[in-house]
Amino acid sequence: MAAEFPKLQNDRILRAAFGEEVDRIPVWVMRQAGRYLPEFRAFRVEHDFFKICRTPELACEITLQPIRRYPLDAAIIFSDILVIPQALGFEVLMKPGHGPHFTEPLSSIDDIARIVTPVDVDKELKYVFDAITLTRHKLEGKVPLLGFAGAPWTLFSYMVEGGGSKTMSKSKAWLYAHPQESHKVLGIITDVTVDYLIGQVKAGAQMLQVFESHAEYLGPDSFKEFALPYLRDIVQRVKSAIKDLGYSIPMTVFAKGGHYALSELSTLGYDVIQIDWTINPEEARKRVPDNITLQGNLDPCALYGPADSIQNATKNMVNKFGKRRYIANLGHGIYPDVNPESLAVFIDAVHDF
Ligand code: 1CP
Repeated sequence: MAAEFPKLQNDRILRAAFGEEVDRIPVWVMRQAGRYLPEFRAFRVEHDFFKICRTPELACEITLQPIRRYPLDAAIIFSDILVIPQALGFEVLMKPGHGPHFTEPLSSIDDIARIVTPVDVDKELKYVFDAITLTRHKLEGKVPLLGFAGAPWTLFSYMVEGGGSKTMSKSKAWLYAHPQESHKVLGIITDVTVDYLIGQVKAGAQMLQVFESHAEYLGPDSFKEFALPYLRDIVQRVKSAIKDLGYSIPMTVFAKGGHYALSELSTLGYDVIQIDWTINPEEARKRVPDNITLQGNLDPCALYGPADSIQNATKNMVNKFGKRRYIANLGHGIYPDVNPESLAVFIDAVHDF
C-alpha cells in the first residue's frame, strides 16, 4: 500500500527518531494546526470542530495549513484525542472558548456498563483513517504525516471529569476508591487505542505520538500503577502488529509533567520521548538512555518575546539537547494568541543550527 503514496522527500524526523544522521535538526510544533492561524479561525467560524474532524477533506485542509506557511519537517493529522471516547459511546462537544464537554461523563461505576465495547474501529473511526490517507496523498511526499492518540489515563480522566479540570479530583477519586473498576476502564481504552493506532499506520501515518497530557496530576506510584502498564501495552502491541504488516514506524510518548517517571518511560519501547519545558534538557538526557530520541521543549510562552529573544531561547535549548537524537518542538501545544510570525522565527532558528 505504501508504494501507492508519493515518494517521501524529507525524512529528517524519521531519521532523528531512529537515531540516524540528519543534515539539519527536524522541527514541528504541537497544535501547529490551530487557532493561532487566521486561516484556521476562518474555518472554525463556518465549521463545528468535530465536523472538521469527521470530514476528511476539511481535516486534510487544516492539516496542510501550517505546512503551506512554514518549512516544518512533519505534518500532524488534524483530529483530537477525544474521538476515542466518542467511539466508546460518549457524546463530546467542543465549546468554543471552553474546550471539550461530555454530556454524560462516567459519574458512578454503574456507568461502566454504558461504555460501548468492543469498538469496530474500521467503522467508527473510518473518518480518521480516510483523512490520513487523503492527507498523505495531498502532502505529495513533502514531509511525513504523524498520527496520534490520547493515552488511557488522560482519556479516562476526561471521561470521568466530563471536561477540563484543575485538580482531576473526580477521576483520581476513582483510582483510590475503585482501583479495580478504573483498571477495567483503562483496559477498554487501551484495546481500542491499539486498534486505532494500527489503523492509522495502515491508512498512511508515518510516525505515531501518544499523549499522556494529564501525567502531571499523578505521582510516581499512581503513574506506575495506572499509566505505565497501559503505555507499555500500547507500544508493544502496536509495534508487534505493524511489524507483522511490514511497517517500521517510530513511536513517541509525551507524559506532560511526568518527569518523575522519565526513567521508567524509557524502558517501554518508545523511540522518542517528548518533554515539556519544566525539565532541563541536560537533566532529561541523563535520565534517558542514548538509544532514545528526545523531542521538545521550548516554553510555549517564549513565543511571546521579540525575535531576538526567541532566537536566543531556541539556541540555548538546542545547545542543551545537542544535535544528535533530537527533534525540536515546543514543550506543549502552541497557544492561540501567539503571533504566527513568531513561530516562523522559532523554526528558522532551529534550522539555522
Ligand atoms: O496540530 C495538531 O497538533 C493536531 C491536532 C490536535 C491534537 C494533536 C488537536 C486539535 N488536539 C490534539 C490533541 C489533544 N486534544 C490533547 C493532547 C495534547 C495536549 O496536551 O494538548 C488534548 C489534552 C486534547 C483535548 C483538547 N482538545 C483540549 C484541552 C482542553 C483541556 O482539558 O484543557 C482542547 C481545548 C481541545 C480542542 C482542540 N483540539 C485541537 C484544536 C485545534 C483545538 C481547539 C478547538 C477550537 O478550535 O475550538
